Amino acid sequence: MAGSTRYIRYILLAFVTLVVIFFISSSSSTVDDRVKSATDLLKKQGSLFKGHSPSSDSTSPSPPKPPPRFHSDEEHDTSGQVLGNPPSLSEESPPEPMPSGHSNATSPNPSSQKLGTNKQPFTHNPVAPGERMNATFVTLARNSDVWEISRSIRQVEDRFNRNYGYDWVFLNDDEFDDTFKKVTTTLTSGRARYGKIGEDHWGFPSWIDQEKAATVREEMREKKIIYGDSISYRHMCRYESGFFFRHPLMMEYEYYWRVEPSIELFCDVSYDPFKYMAENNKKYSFVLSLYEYRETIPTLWDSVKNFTQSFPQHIAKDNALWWISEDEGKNYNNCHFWSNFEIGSLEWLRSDAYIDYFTHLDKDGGFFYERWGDAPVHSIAAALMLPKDEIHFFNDIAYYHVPFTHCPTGEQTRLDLKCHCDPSHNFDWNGYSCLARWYDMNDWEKPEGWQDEQ
Ligand SMILES: Nc1nc2c(ncn2[C@@H]2O[C@H](COP(=O)(O)OP(=O)(O)O)[C@@H](O)[C@H]2O)c(=O)[nH]1
Ligand SMILES: [Mg+2]
Repeated sequence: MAGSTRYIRYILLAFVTLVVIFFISSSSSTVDDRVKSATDLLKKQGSLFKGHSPSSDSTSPSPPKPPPRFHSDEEHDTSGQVLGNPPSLSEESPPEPMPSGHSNATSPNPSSQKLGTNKQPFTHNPVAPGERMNATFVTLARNSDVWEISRSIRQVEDRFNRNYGYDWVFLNDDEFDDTFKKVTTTLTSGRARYGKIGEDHWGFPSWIDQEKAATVREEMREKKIIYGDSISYRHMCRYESGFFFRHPLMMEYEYYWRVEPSIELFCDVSYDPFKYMAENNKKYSFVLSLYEYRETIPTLWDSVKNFTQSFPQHIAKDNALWWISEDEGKNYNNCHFWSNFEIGSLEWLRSDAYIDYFTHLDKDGGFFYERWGDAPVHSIAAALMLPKDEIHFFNDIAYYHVPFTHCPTGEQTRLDLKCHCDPSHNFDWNGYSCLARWYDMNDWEKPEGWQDEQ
């Protein structure tokens, strides 16, 4: 009995195993069949492999094509002639026509036919009409700034210069390396030019007492004054105050636009600011203004007052003294234009008035015995030696340099210029900004909504 039960158990086990094997093999082929038929269905509807040849039954995507390459003679074009000549694609065959009955690989966006009159079709680098000024962008930078300045260049090019192709001069107290040159040449639409600063323009002048300067740096380090112990920062401030506009490369131009690493431009610049400066007889301009850190310039105003006594002929008649002094010139109120953004006249900076001013300040040694910044140095010069209407506030150039933002007040301006700045970050009407004082000096009405941004 026990033996026959064992046989029955064996037979049952074998039967169950067969059933399981049959079930597994039949169910997998069903799934496969279903996938195949769904694929066929979609293929027939033309919605899964749009653009693929109907004979292709491979489900694996074809390998991506290499990106189009630019002709090498335009890769590092420095002639400034790139605009208007879109780089041609090398040896790239035109797209093959689709077999009749099949749509293109991408279908046109139906709403593109319905764009309103305020929309322009996108074209790459359309050349802005009109003449160009004799002007350049200028950047002082170290090789290590390459990626941060690249971000700035990209913004300036996207928002303005790709349509204008102005030159870009890069200056450095060291040789620019290949990476810096390669990357920045590629990003700029106009000529990119590289200049090394001579030792006579970057370094301690002979009359500076090195020990005294070192003691000051140590004291400022202890007081935790920003850049207080830095030698290179002082050379930089002195260079920007008195020399960049005299570099041999810069001598070729009349106007400059200073660009620093890591800035942002938030709105389209829809006209040529250089041309605006030239046509409206503007010599200096700003987007942000604020109060200087007093401890970096304790004796700057004394030096300025001595200068005005020695050179009264350089003081302009309708100047902006009111903006920088609340007691008719006895004291400086520390208001200054933030000079990491500047569009200005190089010829003004090279004028006798400015050179006399800088030379006077430089002799007093405050670039090294204190930590005079190029912002108050430029600003005081502009406020005293230019009629105030030769200084321009570019409200429509929206700008950021850590930590401040200029975002134009007024929603319509921001929409018209396709701005992407957050108006709540606008520094203009903040208590530490000197813009309201600039408006008051000029008797200008403040823009609608300014109180909400205080
Ligand atoms: N070549 C060179 N450029 C410098 C040096 N120090 C600062 N710069 C440049 O001078 C400008 C101002 O310096 P930055 O560090 O931005 O100063 P901040 O904006 O006052 O914090 C920037 O364009 C820097 O790239 C330096 O030692 N050598
Ligand atoms: Mg900076």
